[in-house]
Amino acid sequence: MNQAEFDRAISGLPLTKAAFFHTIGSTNDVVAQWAKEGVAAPALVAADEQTSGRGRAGRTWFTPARSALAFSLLLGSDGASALPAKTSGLGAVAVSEALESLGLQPQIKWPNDVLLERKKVCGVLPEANWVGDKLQALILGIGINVARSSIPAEASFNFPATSIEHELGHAVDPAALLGSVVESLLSWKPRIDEPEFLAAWEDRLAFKGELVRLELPDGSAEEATVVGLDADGALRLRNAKGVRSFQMGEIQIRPAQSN
Ligand code: BT5
Repeated sequence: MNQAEFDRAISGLPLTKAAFFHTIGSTNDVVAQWAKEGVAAPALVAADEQTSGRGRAGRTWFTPARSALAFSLLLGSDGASALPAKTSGLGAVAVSEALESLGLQPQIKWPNDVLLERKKVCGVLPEANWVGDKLQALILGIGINVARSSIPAEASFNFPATSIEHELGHAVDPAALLGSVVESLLSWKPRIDEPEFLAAWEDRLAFKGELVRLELPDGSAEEATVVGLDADGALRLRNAKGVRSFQMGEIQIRPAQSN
């Protein structure tokens, strides 16, 4: 994507501020800086290439030039939408809707991945800036693999990866996709605490009714069946002991058959 394509993609969107970079460390950092400077939400930063793109827990997100979409939104920090799992869900639902409009059938791997054919095509990174006990800003970073060249070398991903163009078999316009994701995201944002948002998220939940392997932070793992979502975006799983809910950050899930 270039500046002119970016300008075209966002024209008409109700953004307070928007910027495009050919190369940047991380789009989330630019938005965090804007939040400190008092920029009002919603604001958008996109980049063609990230040199220090990040995932959760210090992991790296690969964004090579001319092949991927990397962008971050500054969102209002009101209400339950401030919960990180729900913010992740917001990004994942918006990306899913945009992919569906291309004729694809995405699924959301809780909490923050969008899958095509059970491979990761998009990762979502919610970050919050706190000043004392006051939530100052909510930052939602989204990385989408558009061209095949956006897929990292196999050794550097922890879950099978794919790209939109690989799955579709033809080229797509990344700027149009960006516009479509941001439009969907801004339209869901005011409804994030309504049952219809939870339904939109749950309908697309990957591995629903299937046995998955839970990986816990202490390194242990167990198997359970995915049941659905709680109103706060926690994932409900059932094992022999009953149904239990997990918050974002507590577990990672994998299909059980990949053991
Ligand atoms: C994520 O983290 O999936 C969140 C990724 C968020 C990226 C966006 S891009 C715009 C904004 N600016 C940033 O700096 N970040 C956000 P996590 O679930 O922790 O997954 C990270 C893991 O995914 C890595 O450890 C790799 O194994 C794998 N990975 C890295 N790049 C990938 C890619 N392009 N496609 C698929 N998997 C990838």
